[in-house]
Amino acid sequence: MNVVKSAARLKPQDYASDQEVRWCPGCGDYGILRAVQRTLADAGADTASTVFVSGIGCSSRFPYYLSTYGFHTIHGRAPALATGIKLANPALDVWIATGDGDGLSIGGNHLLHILRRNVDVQILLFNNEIYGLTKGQASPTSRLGTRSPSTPGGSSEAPVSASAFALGAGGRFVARVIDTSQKDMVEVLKRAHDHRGASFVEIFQNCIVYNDGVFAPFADKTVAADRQIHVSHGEPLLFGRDHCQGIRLKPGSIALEAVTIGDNGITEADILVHDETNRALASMLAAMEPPAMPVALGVLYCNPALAVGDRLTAAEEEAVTPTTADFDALLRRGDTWTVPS
Ligand SMILES: Cc1ncc(C[n+]2csc(CCOP(=O)(O)OP(=O)(O)O)c2C)c(N)n1
Ligand code: SF4
Repeated sequence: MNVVKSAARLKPQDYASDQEVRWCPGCGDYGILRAVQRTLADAGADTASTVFVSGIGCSSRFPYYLSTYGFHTIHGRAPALATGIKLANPALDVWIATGDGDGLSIGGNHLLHILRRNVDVQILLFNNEIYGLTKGQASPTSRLGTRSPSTPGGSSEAPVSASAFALGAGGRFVARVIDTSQKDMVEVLKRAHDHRGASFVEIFQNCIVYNDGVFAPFADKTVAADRQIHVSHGEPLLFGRDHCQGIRLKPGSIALEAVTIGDNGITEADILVHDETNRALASMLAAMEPPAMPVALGVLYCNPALAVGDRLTAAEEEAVTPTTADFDALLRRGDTWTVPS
C-alpha cells in the first residue's frame, strides 16, 4: 500500500459514492463494501489518491460504490490495468475487486502475474463459487457436483482453491475471511493494506440468488466453532468450543491432522504454532476442508519481499518516468522502415 492521508478526517460513509447500489438484497457484497469503507476510514485514506480497479461481474461493480477513483475495466484484466496504474503513479493506493470467475477463469493468467511480480496492490477476490452476473453458471471454484445452468448434471471438474492458487503463484500475503464476519474482515483488510507488495484476500461471499448457503457447512454460526480455525501468528492452532481441538503434524508424515486435547495423551504442547512466514504451512492450512478439518481463516501467509516497483531496472525506470518527449519525433526517430509496394 501507499496511503496518502486525507486532510480531513473521513468517516466510513464518506467513502460511499452517490451511486445506487445494484446488488441483490442480501448479497454478501454489501458486507465487503462496508468493511472496505471502514478500513479506508481507519487508514485515513485520501479519496483522490485511492483507486479501485475491477473486471466484470457483480463483484466488479465495486468501484462505482466508492467515492475514490475507480476503473471498471474488461473481463479478467483488472490486474493488468492495476499494474499499469501502480507503475505509472506509485503514489496511488491501488485496490482490485474481482470475482472467482473474473479472477480465476478468464483472468487467471493475469492474476498469476500480478502475484508473482508482487505489484504493491490489494487484491480482493469475492469467491461465491459461481458466476453471479451471468445468472449462475459454474466457476473454477465451484465444487464437484455443483448443479448450474452450465453443469445441469452437476460439475465434474475439480475446483481450484483461490488461496492455494495465490500461494502457488508466489503471493507474499494470502488471507481468507467470510463476508459476514465484519470485525475479522476489517482486521484482515487492514493487514492487507499495510502490507507492501501484492496482498491477496479471498472472501467467501454468499450469492443469495444463485449459490445460497454454499459456505454454510462451515460459515453457519451453529457450526462455526468446530468448522473454522482463526489463525494468528505466534498463536497455537486451536479451535472448537473452549479451544479443545487443535492442529498438529501427523506423526511420521508431512501432513496436518485435527486432534482433541486430552485424547490419547495429546496436550497443547503437541499443537502447531502458526508461523505466517512459513509458505509450506500456509499451503497445508489452505488445503484444509471440513468435515475432517476446519477451514483456516485469517492471515495464512505474510512474508514481505521487494515489490516490483521497488526493483525496476534502469531501462524500466526510464520507461515509466514521465518525460516531455516529443511523440512526433519519437515516431520519426529512425526505427521505421518502408515496405516496398
Ligand atoms: C470477454 C467476456 N467473456 C464473458 C463475459 C461474460 N461474463 C460476465 S461476468 C462473468 C463471470 C462473473 O463471475 P464472477 O467473476 O465470479 O463474478 P460475480 O458476478 O459472481 O461477482 C462472465 C462469464 C464477458 N462479460 N466478457
Ligand atoms: S447475483 Fe449473486 S453475487 Fe450477484 S448481486 Fe445478486 S446475490 Fe450478489
